[in-house]
Amino acid sequence: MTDRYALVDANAATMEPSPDGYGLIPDAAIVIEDGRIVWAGMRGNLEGQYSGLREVSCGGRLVTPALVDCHTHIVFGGNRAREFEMRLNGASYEEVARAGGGIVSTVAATRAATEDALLQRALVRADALIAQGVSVIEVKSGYGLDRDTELKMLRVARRIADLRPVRVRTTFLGAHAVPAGADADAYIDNVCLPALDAAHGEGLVDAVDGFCEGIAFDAAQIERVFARARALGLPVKLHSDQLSNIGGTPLAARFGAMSVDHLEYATEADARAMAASGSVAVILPGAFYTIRETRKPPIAAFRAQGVAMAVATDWNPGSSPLGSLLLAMNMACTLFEMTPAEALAGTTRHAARALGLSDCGVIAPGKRADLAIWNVEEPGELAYGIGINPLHARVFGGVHELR
Ligand code: DI6
Ligand code: FE
Repeated sequence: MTDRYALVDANAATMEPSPDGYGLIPDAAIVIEDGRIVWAGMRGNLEGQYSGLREVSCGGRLVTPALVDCHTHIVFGGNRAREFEMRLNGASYEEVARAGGGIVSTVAATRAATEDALLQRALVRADALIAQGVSVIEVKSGYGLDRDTELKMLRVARRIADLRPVRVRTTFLGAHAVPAGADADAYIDNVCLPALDAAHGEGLVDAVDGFCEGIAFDAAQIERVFARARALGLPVKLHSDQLSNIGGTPLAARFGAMSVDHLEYATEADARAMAASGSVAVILPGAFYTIRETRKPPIAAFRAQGVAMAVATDWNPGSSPLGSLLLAMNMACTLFEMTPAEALAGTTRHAARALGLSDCGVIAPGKRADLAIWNVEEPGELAYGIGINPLHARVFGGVHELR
């Protein structure tokens, strides 16, 4: 049986490329059939074949594509609140690490947690994102740094989508940190690459990522991971130029990365390389804010080069304990001078592209009916509010859910 209905009494920001930045359709109708959008346009132009359809009123509200959080680490054990307090009391990074804090503490807690315990904690985080109109969450591994825990994290990520109305894209991030006491090269060859093979063998990997940074892995080490990804037929993305520039971005571009993420220390030349490879720049203001970074990503260069920009939470227990994609949009505007339209494209159309998804991120015929209905008068309000959640309802695969 086909289920067909029309959303009406809506102002739609389709997020299709357009001069207004939003692809606005006033007094829109959106026809949904079996979970897909089959028609979108001005209600007055609704084609005859759709007249007499069951109508669902949006009460004059704004409708956008549902949001996509294209960079998160929401599967992890423990928390790092005490480390936050220590830093505010003047403790150095080294003192925090010596007191058992930092990324190694999250690795220890993630290894110690059962799969079910990790899942319960991750579901709470997924629910917070869903409540803000998110329909796709990217989830990275990288707090296991051993084969079994990396696989455990990815299985938990997959299970989120079995238990909640959301799609999950998994990213293998075995090259996230060098385990305490290990040699980085030996870790890549003896742990990371075999873990990637095993995770891929179990169908747990949609993409492969790495942390190319002085405190993590250099470009030659990341290249070995990317070469294995290529051999397995998996797309790549990269944490690059967050704290320093050690050449990760040209490497990512050479491998045709779907996205390059963070990018505070990226140069004009890096932006040109990304333009040539078609890689999306994923802007992560939550990490910039948390670590009190002062160097900003080269937004103007991305704009000038036509590099698509996405915005994400980077939700993780260390550098970005940020559970709000709307707040990430606000921060991208206030901290980096992105426009509200760029911020919304960054959590819809461009975020979908950063994940290699072509079936969502805009309101257009053929796309999934994943929509957000907001209690706002105009789309610029979404990035303008701070700590406000104006979601009225979400539509996921055509199913309309009131908040
Ligand atoms: N970039 C970051 O800022 C972190 N990971 C990454 O790739 C930090 C993660 C943590 O501290 O737990
Ligand atoms: Fe990250």
